[in-house]
Amino acid sequence: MAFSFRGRTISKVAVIGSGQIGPDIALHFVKVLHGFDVYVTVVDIATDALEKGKAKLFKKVDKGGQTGAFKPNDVEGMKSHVIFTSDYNELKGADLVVEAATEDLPLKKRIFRQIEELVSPEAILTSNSSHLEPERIFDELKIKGRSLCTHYFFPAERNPAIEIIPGKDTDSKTTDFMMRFYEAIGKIPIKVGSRYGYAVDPVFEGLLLACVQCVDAGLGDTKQVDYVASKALGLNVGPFTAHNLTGGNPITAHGLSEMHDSLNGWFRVPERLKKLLESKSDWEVPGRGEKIEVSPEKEKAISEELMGAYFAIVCDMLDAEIITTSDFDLLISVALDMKPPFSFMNSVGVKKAFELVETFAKKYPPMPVSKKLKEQADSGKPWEILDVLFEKKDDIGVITIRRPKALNAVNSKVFSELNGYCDIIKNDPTIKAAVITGFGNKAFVAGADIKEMAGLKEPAQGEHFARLGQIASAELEKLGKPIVAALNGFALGGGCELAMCCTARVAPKGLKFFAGQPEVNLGLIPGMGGTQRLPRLVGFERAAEMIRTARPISSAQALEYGLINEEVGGDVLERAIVLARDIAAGKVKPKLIEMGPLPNVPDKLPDVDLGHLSKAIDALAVQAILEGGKMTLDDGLKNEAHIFGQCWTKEDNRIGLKNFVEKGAKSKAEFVHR
Ligand code: DAK
Repeated sequence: MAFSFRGRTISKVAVIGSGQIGPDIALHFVKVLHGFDVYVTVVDIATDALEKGKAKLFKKVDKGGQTGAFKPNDVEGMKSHVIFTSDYNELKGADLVVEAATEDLPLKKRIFRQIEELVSPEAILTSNSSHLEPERIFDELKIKGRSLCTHYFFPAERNPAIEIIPGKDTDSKTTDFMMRFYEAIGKIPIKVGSRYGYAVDPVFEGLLLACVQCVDAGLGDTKQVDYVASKALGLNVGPFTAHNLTGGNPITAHGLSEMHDSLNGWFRVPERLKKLLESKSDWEVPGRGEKIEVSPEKEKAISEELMGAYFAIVCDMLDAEIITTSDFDLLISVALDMKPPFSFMNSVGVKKAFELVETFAKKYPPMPVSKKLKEQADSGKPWEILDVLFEKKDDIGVITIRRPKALNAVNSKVFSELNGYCDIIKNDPTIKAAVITGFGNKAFVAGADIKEMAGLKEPAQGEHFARLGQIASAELEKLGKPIVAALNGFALGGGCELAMCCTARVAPKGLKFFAGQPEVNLGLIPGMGGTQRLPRLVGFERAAEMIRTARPISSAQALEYGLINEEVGGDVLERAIVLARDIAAGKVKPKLIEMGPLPNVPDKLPDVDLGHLSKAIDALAVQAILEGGKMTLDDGLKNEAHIFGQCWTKEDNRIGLKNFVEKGAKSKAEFVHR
C-alpha cells in the first residue's frame, strides 16, 4: 500500500535534519500517512541529534496515546513507520524529501546535491527554509522543476499553516501537486511568491524590531511593550516572550540583517538585540499572570506604533505581489495566531491604517508607504477578504469555500460571495460547467454558521440571512450549466443542502461520518431545502429518518441511498472536474431531482426514537416533509421557509442554538418540548 494521489504514489517520505523542527515534520507525516503504510525516514549526520529527535517524537506519540488523541494501534503504527538514521543511503526510494537542516545556504546546497544523487528523478525535493528563496537553494540542481520551499510553523505537527514557495524554475504541476497534497493531509497550504523571508517572517521578525524601537523611544520597557503588543495585536504572548520561548533571537537577527538588503532599509539588527545575543541572555518579559502597569497614553502610543509597523510590513508585501489579502489573513491567523492584518485594518478603518503607516514611515525612514494601501484608503472601501475562492481550470469554474477554522460553515458573507461567482459562471461563455468544493480534508461544509445564526436578534437580520441562503441555493440549482459538488468531507445541514442543489455529487471513499441534516440538534428544521430535496433524492422513509434523528450517514450509505453519484479513491476535486466536463458534453446524464409533487406521499410518518430531541421541533420537521412532498419543489421550499420561521416561536430553538454556542457541538441540549 502507499498514498496515491493525483497520479503520484508516495510510499516513502524523507526528512533531513533531526534538530528543532525535523522530528515534528516527521511526526506529522507519520501521523497522517502510516495508515497507508508510508514510511518516514529522518536522516541526520549527528547521532546525538537523531537520538534526541527520536525520543522527542516517540514522547509526543506516547502522550497522544495517553490522552486518547491516538488509538493504541495508531501509536504502534506510527512508531513502526518512522526510522531515524545517519545513513544518507536510506534516502533511496523516497518520493518526497523535506530538508529541515540549519538555515545555512551552502549547507542546504550541499545536502541537495547529495539528495539528487540518491533519489529518483521524479521525487519532489523541498526545503523547510524560513527565509531563503528557492532560486538560491536549488540553483545547482539538475532537475529544478521538482523543487520548492515548504515553510512549516511551530509546532509543525499541529500548526496547520504552511507557506508554499515555488521558485522561477519550479514546474507549476509540482506546485499544484504540493498544494493539493498538503491540503489532503490536513495542512493549510498558502502559496507565496519567492522573496526573502516569504510572507510571515518579515512580520514576525519585523514586529520584534518595532517593539525594540518602542523601548528605544522610551515608550516602555521590554515587559511593558511585550504586554501591550500582545493585547494590541491579539497575540497569546508578546514578541519578546515568543522569541525567548522559540529560541528565535539569533535567527531573527540574521533575518533582519538580510531583509535590510533584500526588502528595505528599515529592517536592521537593533543594538539591543546585538547586545542580548552577545550576552547570551533572554529578553526581560512578564511572568505568567504578572500584572503590568502601563499608562493609557503610553499604551496608545505603543499600540499605534506597532499597528503602523504591522500594516506597513504587510502592505509592502501586497505591493510586491507575493500574496493576496485573503491568503495573508488566513496565513497569519493560523501560523502566528494573531489578528489577521487586513481584517484588522478594516476594523480600525483603512484610512486610519494608512495614517498610522504614514506616521510610522515618517518616524522610521526608509519604511515605504504602500501604494496599494494608499489606493485602498482613497477608495473609501474596506479590503476585500474572501472566504470563497474562484478559479478557472480551463473550461470549468471551481468554487472553493475556505473557512477552515469553522469547518467551512456558510454565513451570509459566503452566500453573497457564492452568488457573485454564480453570476460569473453564468455569464462567461468559455465556462462550460462548474465544481463546488470545501477547503481541506475534513469538511465540505459543516452547515450554516451556527454562531452567526445564534447571534441574529432582529427578524430583519434573520430574513436577510435566509434570503441570501435561498438565493445562493437557487442560483446553484438554476445555474444553466452543470455543477458538481466535490464533497471532500462532512456535508452537514446547509452543506448537504447546497450539495443537493448541484447536478451531481461525489465524495471520497470510506468516510464513516459524512452527510446529514443535524438541524434538530439545534432546535431547528432544515431551512435551505433539506426537507424537500432529501426526500426527492433518497425517498421519504430514509429522508425522514435522517432529518428527524439528526443521524449522519456514511459515504457508502450516501451512495446506496442515491445522495451521491460516486465514491472516489484519490482526489475528489479532480474527479469532480472530469465529471462536470462529461456532463456538459452530454457524455454522462445524471438523474436530476424531481421538480413536481412526489407520488405516494404518506399521510403519516412512522414513529422514530427521538431520544433527547425536541418533540416540538420534530412536529415542524414532519409537517414540512409531508406537506412539501405534495407540492412542486418551488412551493415546497416556500412552505419549508415558512415552517423554518416557526422554529423561532419555540423555546427549544433558543435552547438548541445557545447550547451549541456555549457548550459546543458534542453537547446535547436539554429540550423542553415547547
Ligand atoms: N457553524 C459554526 N461553527 C462550526 C460549525 C457550524 N455549523 N461546525 C463546526 N464549527 C466550528 C466549531 O465550533 C469549532 O470551532 P472552535 O471551537 O474551534 O472555535 C470548529 O468548527 C471545529 O469543530 P469541532 O471542534 O466540533 O470539530 P470536530 O471534528 O470535533 O466535529 C463536527 C466536527 C462537524 C462533527 C462538529 O463540529 C459538529 O457537529 N458541528 C455542527 C454541525 C451542525 O450541526 N451543522 C448544522 C448546522 S444548522 C437557511 C440556510 C441554511 C440553514 C438554515 C436556514 N436559510 C436560508 C433559511 C442551515 C442550518 C444548518 O446548517
